[in-house]
Formats: sequence, C-alpha cells, structure tokens
Amino acid sequence: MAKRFGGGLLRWLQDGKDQERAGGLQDGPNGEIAADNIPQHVAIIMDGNGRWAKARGLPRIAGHHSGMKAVKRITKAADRLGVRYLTLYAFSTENWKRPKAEVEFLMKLPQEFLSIELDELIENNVQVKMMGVQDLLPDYTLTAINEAVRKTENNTGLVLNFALNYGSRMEMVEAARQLARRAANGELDPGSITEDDFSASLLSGHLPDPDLLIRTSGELRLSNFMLWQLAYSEFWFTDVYWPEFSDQHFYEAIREYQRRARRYGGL
Ligand code: V07
Repeated sequence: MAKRFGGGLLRWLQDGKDQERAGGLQDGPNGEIAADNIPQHVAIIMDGNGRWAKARGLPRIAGHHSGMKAVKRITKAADRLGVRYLTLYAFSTENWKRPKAEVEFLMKLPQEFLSIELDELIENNVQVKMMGVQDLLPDYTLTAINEAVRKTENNTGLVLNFALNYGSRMEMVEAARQLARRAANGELDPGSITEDDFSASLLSGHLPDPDLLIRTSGELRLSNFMLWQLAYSEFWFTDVYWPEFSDQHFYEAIREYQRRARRYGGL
C-alpha cells in the first residue's frame, strides 16, 4: 500500500472520508508523514476500553465492543501507511483474573471480529497471526482464529498479529526452557547461545522487533508486554481511550516517531 505515496514524497494524511472526497491522500495543516520512514512494526497496548464505557455510563463490555471497531480502523490506517507488522495486545495472561462474564465476552470477540472482517482482510492481502498460549482459550475462539490464520497464511501484505493470552515473562521463561532442553540434548552449546537465538525462541520469533510502541488511556507501563522485543523501540503514550483512538491519533504517533528519528539522525 505504501506505493500510493509515490517516490518518497512528503504527504499529509487525512481520515478515510476526506480521502474519499478528495480522491487521494492530502496535504494538510497538522504536519506531514514521510513515506520513506514508516515504522516497519507498530505494537499497541489497547487500553481504556472499560474506562471509556464507564465515562458514558455503559457496561465495560460495551467498551470492549467499541474497542473492536478501533481495531478495524487502525488496521486500515496502518495498512494505508505501509506499516508491515501491527501487533495488538488483545488479552493478557493476567486478564483471566477479571470477572468471569467479562472474560467470556472477551473470548467471543475474535470470532465476532473475524465473522465480520475476515473476507475484507483476505481481499486486502492481510496475514492474520496470533501470539500467545493457545491452551485455555475456548474452542470457538481458537477455531475462528486458526481458520483466519490458515486462510491468510499465503498473503503477503500487512501482518496483523493479535497478542492473545500473551505474557512476556512467561514467554521468556518458555524460551529459556526451550534453549535449555536443546542444550541438554547436545543440540546447542550453552556458551554459544546468542541474543538472536533467544529472540528466535520467543513467540514473536517470526517478527522483527517493534519500532514503535503505542499505549492508550494514560497508563505509562509495559504491563508484561514484549519486554525483550521493546528494548530499542520508541514509546508513544496518549490519554485517549482506545475506542476513541482515531486515524489522526495514529498519524500523530507516526509523525512523532519520524520527528525523533530525524533528530537522532542529525546528531
Ligand atoms: C478484543 C477489542 C479491542 C480492545 C481490547 C480488548 C477487547 C479484536 C480481537 C481479535 C483477536 C484475535 C483475532 C481477531 C480479533 C480481540 C480480544 C479482545 C480477546 F484473530 N478485538 N479483540 N480479541 N477487544
């Protein structure tokens, strides 16, 4: 999709409606996005769905449902910009502690999302992936996700990677166990284990490290998300609740990413 920008041209991106009206990507007042420095991998902690609902006197599940619409919106925005990998933190290993009814609702969202969106994801050449432990996930959740993964595995466009039942410390302990087993089998010399070996043993082994981490809703923590992989990433935080996170907010994060990259380049 990045080819739409043309040869390294600086462009301002408006929201989808404005693009439709104007028949293309537009210059605009709030800055510009350089087509040649789009983060390859963006990871997002989609926080504030419950708070968004509470602020409106709605049940928390209404916030989760609204958050799902933002997933679609930001997937399209990322694809439009030419982002190659988008990792979304949909459910953490800690989220099982939430009330049972809320967990049950959350576990139905992958199926609902995919029943609405899978055809369009396929049309747009998107690859759906899941990063997390499949045990404990209900059958209907896994069936829906595995179907989407299978039907999109030969696509070559944006990788849409859902972190689901994911926890970073658990992932690293599992990587250590895997390497230790290989060492015990004599496949691997413990003294020769490299950072790349460790990276490859993580659930994200098939992905490059994120260039940019976004967290919504004002919390300034990593909450056990990709601790190893985010070692060199740029972080961008916003107070905006995830259901309200718009294309414009996403572009703002990308512009800030590019501004930082330019500053470091100048030193
Ligand atoms: C979930 C909506 C987004 C805000 C964060 C929490 C609630 C999309 C998915 C999903 C997951 C896998 C997949 C397709 C879609 C999802 C959960 C929660 C558990 F293959 N949104 N969303 N999964 N929320």
